[in-house]
Amino acid sequence: MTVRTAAQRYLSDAQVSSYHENGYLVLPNVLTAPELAGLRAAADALDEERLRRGGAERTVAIHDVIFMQEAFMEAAHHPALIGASVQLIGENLHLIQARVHWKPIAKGEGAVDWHQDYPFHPLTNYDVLAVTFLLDDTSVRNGALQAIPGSHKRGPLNHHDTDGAFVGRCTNADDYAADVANGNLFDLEGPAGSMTIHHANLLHYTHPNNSDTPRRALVYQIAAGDAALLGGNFFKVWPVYLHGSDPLVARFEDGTVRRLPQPFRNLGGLDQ
Ligand SMILES: O=C(O)CCC(=O)C(=O)O
Repeated sequence: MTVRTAAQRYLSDAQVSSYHENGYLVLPNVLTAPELAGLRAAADALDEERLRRGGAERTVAIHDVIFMQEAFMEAAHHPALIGASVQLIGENLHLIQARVHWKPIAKGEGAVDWHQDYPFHPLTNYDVLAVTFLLDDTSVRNGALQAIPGSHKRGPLNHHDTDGAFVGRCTNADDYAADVANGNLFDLEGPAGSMTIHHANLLHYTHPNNSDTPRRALVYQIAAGDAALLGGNFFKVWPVYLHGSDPLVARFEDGTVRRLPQPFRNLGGLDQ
């Protein structure tokens, strides 16, 4: 799918530098009130499914939400998301995940262990980020994401156990223990309607919900068009380009570029 839009710059030069230095940005109040209301209603429409998946007790993520509710497809094309992503990873924006995370309103539940996103879907380069719209006021108390500033520069870390199985969390506590002990931490808090961005190699954790309010996050994982998948998670959104088009090349971190024969195609076999 090719989508050419005239992306407007959304970030200041200082914000772009801050992203490259720290690995994240928090942009308060990006959504208008009607946009936020539309997204909350779309999330509410999935609530039955969330509860069916055990969401009363634990954090639940529902994937491929752009195909379930039109508001989630529209938000994937939000000018703030497109403008900022083009500035950070280039013209060709490839959607690799679109999901809603719900923290349970269950005291102390819903924490997500320290991890990076990249090891879940390794690609040939690191121009990969997550753009998140906060659908509720988000603070440490109800489950905000906590990051280790600058940790994206460390490259992908080990998420495998001693048997070699991928376990979806950092298995070497030394990778984050000193930062936690020294307080090299930043909480991505913000009012509902804010947008956050984080690099796929940023080490992060999310707090449990210790409040009696929900905490919903709409997360779009976006890769540069020349970041080709090496393995791991693969979702129905894969053929969706948010901006630009598939350059049909794979660019590696060492600068090597290889031509690819044809795009991945979803022939309908990915329904869960
Ligand atoms: O709830 C969030 O903000 C994101 C959760 C998370 O850690 C992730 O999706 O990688």
